[in-house]
Amino acid sequence: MKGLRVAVAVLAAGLVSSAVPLRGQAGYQPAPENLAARRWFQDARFGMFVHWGIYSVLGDGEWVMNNRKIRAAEYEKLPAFFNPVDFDPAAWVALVKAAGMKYVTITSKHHDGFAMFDSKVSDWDIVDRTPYKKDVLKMLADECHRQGIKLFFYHSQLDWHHPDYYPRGRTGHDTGRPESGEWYRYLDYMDAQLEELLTGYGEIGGIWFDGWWDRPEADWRLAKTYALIHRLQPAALVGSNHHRRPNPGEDFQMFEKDLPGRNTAGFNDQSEIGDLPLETCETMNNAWGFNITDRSYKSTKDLVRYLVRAAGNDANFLLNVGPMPNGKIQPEFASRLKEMGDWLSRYGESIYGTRGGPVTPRPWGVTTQKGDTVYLHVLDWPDETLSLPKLPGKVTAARFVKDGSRAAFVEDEAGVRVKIPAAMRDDTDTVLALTYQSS
Ligand code: H79
Repeated sequence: MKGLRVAVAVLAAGLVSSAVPLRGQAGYQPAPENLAARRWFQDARFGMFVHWGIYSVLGDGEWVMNNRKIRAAEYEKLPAFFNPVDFDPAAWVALVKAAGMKYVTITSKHHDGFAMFDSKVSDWDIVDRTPYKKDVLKMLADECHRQGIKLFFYHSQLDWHHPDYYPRGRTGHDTGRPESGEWYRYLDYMDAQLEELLTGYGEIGGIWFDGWWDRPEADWRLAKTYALIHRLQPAALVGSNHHRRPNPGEDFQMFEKDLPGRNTAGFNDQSEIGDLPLETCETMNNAWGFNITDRSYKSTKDLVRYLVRAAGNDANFLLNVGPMPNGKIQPEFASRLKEMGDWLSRYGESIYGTRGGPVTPRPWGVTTQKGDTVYLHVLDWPDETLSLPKLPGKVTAARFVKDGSRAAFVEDEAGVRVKIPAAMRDDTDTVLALTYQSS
């Protein structure tokens, strides 16, 4: 009896929601078009992350409301200053293409709760509150569809503005909201906005959730939300940045600021690699949303190498830009993106359409694979001769992707040794293509 009461108390405390089967859409079977979309996603390998919101006006990142303890009533002054008259969706998508990216994931709503689209279930949105009055997501969606780029929406489950986001979690305590609210009414609101996004913007690549971690103990009703998305657009991929093994109903798994399985940034201590398509996201400096003083830009070389390491770990790379409040993407980002595109125009065959290669990531670099070609990405120098374990078949040819010239190799029972003359070494990435004959 006592045991039963304890069990009931545990249930009431909501602890049971951490049991995996109750999280997510139990029994989910992805539709055939969803499985095809997953393959498309893996083939794409490189996308643009866009953090854009009214916070860009303050030039201090997307967490400014929480970090500076801005109350909701004060934050409500911001939309009046957000007037991105220089926003040119055709220029954005042209930059995406010049960078060699295949998709865009943009914030439909970040933690500040502000909808960057024309929501009918709230007036806390760009059309109702800003002098710009236009639905930038619709403008971008139309342009993406015109230019053959897939569009995903980042949607924050955490909300620092909505009064029904209550009980509150780990963040958003200094907003001056009343200490009351109806949690399930908030979830209804979130579902209603998701329905708007999945019905009013054409074909959507997927929904990239974030903020679950603010209330890990809460009933997020994920089964209902995920089923809604899969019903409205069966090909749309659902992913959530919850830093855990994927839940049923999710279609891809993301890693924040780390390669799959790593935890250098501290967000992924509970991330376990599942068996879904993988994606890793990273910033160009240290900020997601526009930060006017953040000068810590990564070099193009480092960004290319991150893309390569992601591909070698069988993951996509979602590289972020935080556009400015005038609607432009700052030149420091644009120039790096174009240089990455230049690199990809030569080496794209070793990235697009590949999967993580047969040789797991090594101190010297990574491998990718497409059909019976294995690409060696030599990032850090071992020696003049690179030794590999045996590949899945007998190697018939080896060439340097840079100029197509032949590379000398020997193969025996121990594996393959490839000779890489100093003159062929590339500081960024020395790429070799090895073709084998399947046995
Ligand atoms: O959208 C970008 C960021 O705004 C968002 N995710 C990327 C893609 C992000 N939110 N939070 N973080 C990144 C850092 C998270 C910090 C956390 Fe914590 C550590 C969340 C939980 C533990 C600090 C302590 C914040 C809440 C509690």
